[in-house]
Amino acid sequence: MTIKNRKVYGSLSSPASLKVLACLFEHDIDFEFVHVDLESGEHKQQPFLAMNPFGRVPVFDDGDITRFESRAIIRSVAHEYGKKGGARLLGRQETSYMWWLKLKQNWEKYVLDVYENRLSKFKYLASDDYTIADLVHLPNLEALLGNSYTKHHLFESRPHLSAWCFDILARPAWTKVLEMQKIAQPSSA
Ligand SMILES: N[C@@H](CCC(=O)N[C@@H](CS)C(=O)NCC(=O)O)C(=O)O
Repeated sequence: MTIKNRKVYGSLSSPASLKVLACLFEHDIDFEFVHVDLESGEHKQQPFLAMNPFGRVPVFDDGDITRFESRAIIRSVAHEYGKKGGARLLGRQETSYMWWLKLKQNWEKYVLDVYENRLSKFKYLASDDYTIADLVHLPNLEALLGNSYTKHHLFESRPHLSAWCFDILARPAWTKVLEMQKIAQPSSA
């Protein structure tokens, strides 16, 4: 049996990197995290540019193939590893979750009302199962709920949205990501 040497090249301050880490933890995939120093511009130099010519984190080296773009990584991991008995984070409603993946980039109030309405009918965004459509929201939600103004004004008046946030932010995979951040920056914990 070949043991793959998987690596995530990223930064623990990068939301895109955090999503990929959450996805790997959801699928119980072993990997090594390689910190890329964005402040010094490590991502704009070789050898990083050989992995992602656009000079952005994260990059996922799956042992035999290197991928960049967090959503592409997350989809491919869910496709490949979800079938092997791990978490099935793709769900069956692929067209639906793609839409939610796009929408999550816009947090205007009317969008939150769309979420509230959706989550009053389904437990999660794409269906009644947790999928990558939910997972990609984690870093943004963590930041928004860490801010008392947005927490109060955007979330508390929307009970289904709040319950969904509480649920997905409590997932063990996300807790592992937050633990990685705490270990890297113990003073901010
Ligand atoms: N669409 C890309 C965005 C990646 C991205 O913007 N990464 C940021 C960190 S979250 C980055 O590398 N910023 C450094 C830069 O652009 O110089 C993805 O989702 O992977």
